[in-house]
Amino acid sequence: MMNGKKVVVVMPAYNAAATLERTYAEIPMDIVDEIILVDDASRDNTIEHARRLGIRCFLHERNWGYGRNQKTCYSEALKLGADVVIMLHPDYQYTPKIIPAIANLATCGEYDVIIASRILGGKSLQGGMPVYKYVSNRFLTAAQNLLIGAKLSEYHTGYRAFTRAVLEKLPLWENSDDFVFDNQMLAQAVFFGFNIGEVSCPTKYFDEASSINFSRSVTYGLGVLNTSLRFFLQKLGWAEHPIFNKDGKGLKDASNEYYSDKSCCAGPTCQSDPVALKKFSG
Ligand SMILES: Nc1nc2c(ncn2[C@@H]2O[C@H](COP(=O)(O)OP(=O)(O)O)[C@@H](O)[C@H]2O)c(=O)[nH]1
Ligand SMILES: [Mg+2]
Repeated sequence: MMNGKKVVVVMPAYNAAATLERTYAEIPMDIVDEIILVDDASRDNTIEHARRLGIRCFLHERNWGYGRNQKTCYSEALKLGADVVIMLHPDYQYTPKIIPAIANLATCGEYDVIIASRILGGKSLQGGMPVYKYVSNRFLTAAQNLLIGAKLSEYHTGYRAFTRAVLEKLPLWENSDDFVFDNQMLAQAVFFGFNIGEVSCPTKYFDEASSINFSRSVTYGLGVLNTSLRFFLQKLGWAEHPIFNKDGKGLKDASNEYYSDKSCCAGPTCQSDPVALKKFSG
């Protein structure tokens, strides 16, 4: 709890067996009320590690992608009664040590969305961010700030927090199941008038922390430009896109047929609630 609010950490996982325990061990449990891990059909034994650690977890029936993974994470966090949800990658790329700062901003009532920025502080290259990623980050951020009229230091960090109101209001089910989900979500937050705050966050790049190669980065970059352009056109009233439609599909309208906690449930909270176990339906 922080400021009387329930804080839930969600971890969208894919092949995170080597780094999960290290990440988990640094989560400040005096602040964080619940942790959820969603395994996107990893090829390693991420799920066994999560079970061993007693983390409440859910398993996708197949590899749906990073965006779909977050849809599952946020739906389950809302079901647990989260007031604030912090997304933490289980690849140990973003330090859990700054969760108190993020949680404080997210629960103080002034902000709806918090991003942990690797650009603030100016040490991302020293932290090992590849030069092409740094240059694209700066270019895409400048273009996006211009097109959507916000002033953020970056849109590409995977470390964010959202209040319950944001997760209930945004039409997140309209978003991509792939990496551009992150960018669409921030653009939606700006579009629907939510306040975004930033904290600085150290940059860490090492083998297990990054699997996105050059070609996937290009796809992502084009997706970012497309999102920003659609935002711009929609504000002018020249186009309509479902991700910016206030009546678009949100998390509460989402299906949960594609995942299960059948083989995952562990830890004190799950054990006290065995009827909550779902089965794969298909
Ligand atoms: N759900 C899902 N997550 C993925 C997939 N590929 C990567 N990820 C996760 O997406 C996040 C970002 O990917 P990563 O390779 O670390 O990218 P980078 O750190 O931005 O270079 C990490 O938490 C990965 O575990 C995938 O196919 N499905
Ligand atoms: Mg990473």
